[in-house]
Amino acid sequence: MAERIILHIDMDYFFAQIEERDNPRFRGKPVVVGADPKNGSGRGVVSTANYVARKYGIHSALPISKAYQLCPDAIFLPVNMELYQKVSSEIMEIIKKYSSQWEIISLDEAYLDISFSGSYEKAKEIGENLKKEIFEKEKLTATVGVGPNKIVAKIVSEKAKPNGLLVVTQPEAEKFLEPFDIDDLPGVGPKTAEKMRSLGINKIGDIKKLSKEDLINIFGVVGEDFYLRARGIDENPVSSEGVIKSIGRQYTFEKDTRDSKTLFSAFDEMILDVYKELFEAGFNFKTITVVCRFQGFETHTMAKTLKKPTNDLKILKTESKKLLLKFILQNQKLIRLIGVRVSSFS
Ligand code: TTP
Ligand code: MG
Repeated sequence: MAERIILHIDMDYFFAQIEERDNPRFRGKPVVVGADPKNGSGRGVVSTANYVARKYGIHSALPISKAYQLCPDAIFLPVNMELYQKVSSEIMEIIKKYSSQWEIISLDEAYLDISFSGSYEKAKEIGENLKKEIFEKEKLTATVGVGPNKIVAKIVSEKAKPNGLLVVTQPEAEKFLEPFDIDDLPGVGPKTAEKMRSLGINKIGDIKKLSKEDLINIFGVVGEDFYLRARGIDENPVSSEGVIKSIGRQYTFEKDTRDSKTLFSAFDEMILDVYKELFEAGFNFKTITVVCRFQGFETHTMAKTLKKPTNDLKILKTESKKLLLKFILQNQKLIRLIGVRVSSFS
């Protein structure tokens, strides 16, 4: 593959930054967006927190009760998804102008293939202009990472956060990656990370202690990806297809429960919401994933991949309920949260 230059852009503390922008009195104070903390007894999680709140140890996915413990005086705000989606689509319209090859990853994150720039200096200029235009139009800061591929560009932007811009070239990539935790390497999930740690692999650089054959023996086909990625090599293209990768909903119960009426009526509501969004997007899905969090935060997911893509509500209902039922039968613990997600769109 010819040498590429890839730009990764990620908005800084996205939901919280929008709230700060719209309420200047919040600036400089800890802001937490997420579930209602209910004076410490709230049961959902933190969506995100601004950098002031992060100094207290508050971060995405932390139980909101814990966030309240860490900083009871923080400004706690509910998730105003409609607003964030609107801002996101405005930002994506700006981003898409900078290259015909773009890939939207989430509400606040995208890749651009800017190989046409021809040099890292030009690429840096493009990144600066993009940041500037977003700030001028939306009054929001973003961080940009520029690298020879998606994996490197993403880790570069993580390093440059917040409101930063950093460039790492192909010859610099391998050394640059070495000190990062293995969790930072895309493709390494919690289970893989645990396995790697048990083998003494804690940093991305440690992966290089194992041969390609060892990695394949231990991790299967993805072992080869780990081998290459640890060396800063990744040939995944920036593809504008599959802009939305999944549609899902989850719900935390007021009280842990095993009451089937409570469980299934919440589940039915989520399925309908997912179906509505799927229908509006005009997608067919192939994979259904159900998540179940039990008392004590123990979380499991189960997925079913269909033989053929579909947008049939009946199939979605039947298959996802089968998965939920499996959870209920396999584990006797009380249930704290359930969720359903469809993916593998066509
Ligand atoms: P991120 O880009 O992961 O986080 P962020 O933009 O808040 O902060 P950073 O400066 O580190 O990029 O996620 C984007 C938004 O997605 C985030 O503002 C809120 C939402 N989100 C959740 O709701 N739950 C989560 O667990 C995560 C990680 C993000
Ligand atoms: Mg972000």
